[in-house]
Amino acid sequence: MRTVYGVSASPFVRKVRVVLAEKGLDYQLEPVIPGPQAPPDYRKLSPLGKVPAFRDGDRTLADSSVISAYLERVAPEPQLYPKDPYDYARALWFEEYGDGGLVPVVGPKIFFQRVVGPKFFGQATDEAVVKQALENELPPLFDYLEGQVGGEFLVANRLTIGDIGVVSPLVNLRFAGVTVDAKRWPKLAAYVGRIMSRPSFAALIKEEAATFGFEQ
Ligand SMILES: N[C@@H](CCC(=O)N[C@@H](CS)C(=O)NCC(=O)O)C(=O)O
Repeated sequence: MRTVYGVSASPFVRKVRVVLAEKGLDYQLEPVIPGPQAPPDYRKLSPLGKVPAFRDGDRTLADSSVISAYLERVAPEPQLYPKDPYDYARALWFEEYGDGGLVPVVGPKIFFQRVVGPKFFGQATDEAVVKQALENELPPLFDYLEGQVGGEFLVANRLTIGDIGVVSPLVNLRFAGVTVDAKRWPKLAAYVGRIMSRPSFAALIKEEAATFGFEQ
């Protein structure tokens, strides 16, 4: 049995779970909160101590990008990494745009501030941090994506790891009560709505909202 280790509200854990769902692969989720609450031997699975980690029989892996690339080789259909070299690189670029561009703003500055801190750690929201992120940091990230959305998907007219990487952190944004403003970013808003409506994303959004009591 395959196992994903991590908290389901993590955009990186969600990325791997969407890949597994799109490929129709069975797995179990083993809840692990990174940091001091992780099991003592967790670094054997994830040497940097982060989630997700992954087990496939006696093989273990860490890092959502590594795990997703592994799953593509294990189950090549449906193909989430284009064969064409440039499309392949563009899909990886959008995955990185989500991981390295959207997550650092959406995760700690909006989702943590508005949801995780108050709900799980009794910490008040720092409204100045949220305001700065919403007004100054997120808009240029969305401006770029608005210019990149052409059709149904970002690359190669099919779902790729790029779409999954970009939309996963936007689920955290949605749980924080923020959606893409369709007046300002019409193409991006429609695109995000389409991707989140896919059964793979929709099932996780429903499950996570029920598990953690998040507003959908
Ligand atoms: N590059 C990693 C990033 C994973 C990551 O940063 N996960 C966060 C949770 S969303 C984490 O484990 N943070 C705890 C820590 O950095 O110690 C991946 O793609 O899996």
